[in-house]
Amino acid sequence: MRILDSKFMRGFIKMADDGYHQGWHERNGGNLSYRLREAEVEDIRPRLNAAGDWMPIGTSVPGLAGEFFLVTGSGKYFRNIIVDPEACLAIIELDESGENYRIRWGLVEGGRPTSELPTHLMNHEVKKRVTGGKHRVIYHAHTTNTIALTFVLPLSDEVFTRELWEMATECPVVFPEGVGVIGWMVPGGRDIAVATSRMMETYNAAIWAHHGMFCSGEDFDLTFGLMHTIEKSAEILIKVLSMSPVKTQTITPDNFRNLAEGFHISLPEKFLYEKQ
Ligand code: 2HA
Ligand code: ZN
Repeated sequence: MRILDSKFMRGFIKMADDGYHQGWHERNGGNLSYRLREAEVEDIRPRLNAAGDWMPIGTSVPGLAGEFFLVTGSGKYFRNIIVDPEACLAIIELDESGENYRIRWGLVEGGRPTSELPTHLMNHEVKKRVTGGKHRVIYHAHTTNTIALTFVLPLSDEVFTRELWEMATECPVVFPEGVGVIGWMVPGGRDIAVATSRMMETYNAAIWAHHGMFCSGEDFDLTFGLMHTIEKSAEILIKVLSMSPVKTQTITPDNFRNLAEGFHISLPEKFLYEKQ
């Protein structure tokens, strides 16, 4: 099977382009990764490049030993992915220790996998474990409205989750587990990867203050849809706060409890606090 024709590749490229058109990927901002199924690896194996040198990941992900990932390239622009995926993307293989990777396809003009590879892979490792292998997509975007809120709201999981839930009835249905928030950190390294992957133990979305958001999901639609839903909710909140610092009415904690019952979801009580 031609690698560029495979379904996972087409889904990946469409998602990246959708994100660009949302305005979430200025310059080389953002990154995306997908953990291939074994059958997908077998389908493309004859067309992979000869194995090159092993390179250090910068962290250790033994839970992902031997797995293959499709990832965006460091410094590559999302707006170019659709026109030249072989220059912008890479398929990488991890070694048996989960400490090194090698490039097996793509980056034909040179380059390295995304600078956020440690966070992507540590998130994948956690999600593979806690979802029994279901989650395969990790997405990082520079979501304008969510970033803006990190200058105004307290950086707490409880406050962000509650305020985002209140902005659209669908929100607690789409992310009933809530969202995590991480104070400003240096991007691109192991420390932020450890902090983010800790959030991924419970949440499917982690907000990086003054930077952007990471989302995890089973497939491209669900992962993009989660990012899109949270970012739209943040946009509504900004419109509300721009009109008035106080809400005249809103969705109340008891409304949320009724919603949880009606939709058969569980909404943690820590998000349903009484406001002063
Ligand atoms: O430039 O978004 O976080 C890629 C990034 C780094
Ligand atoms: Zn970023």
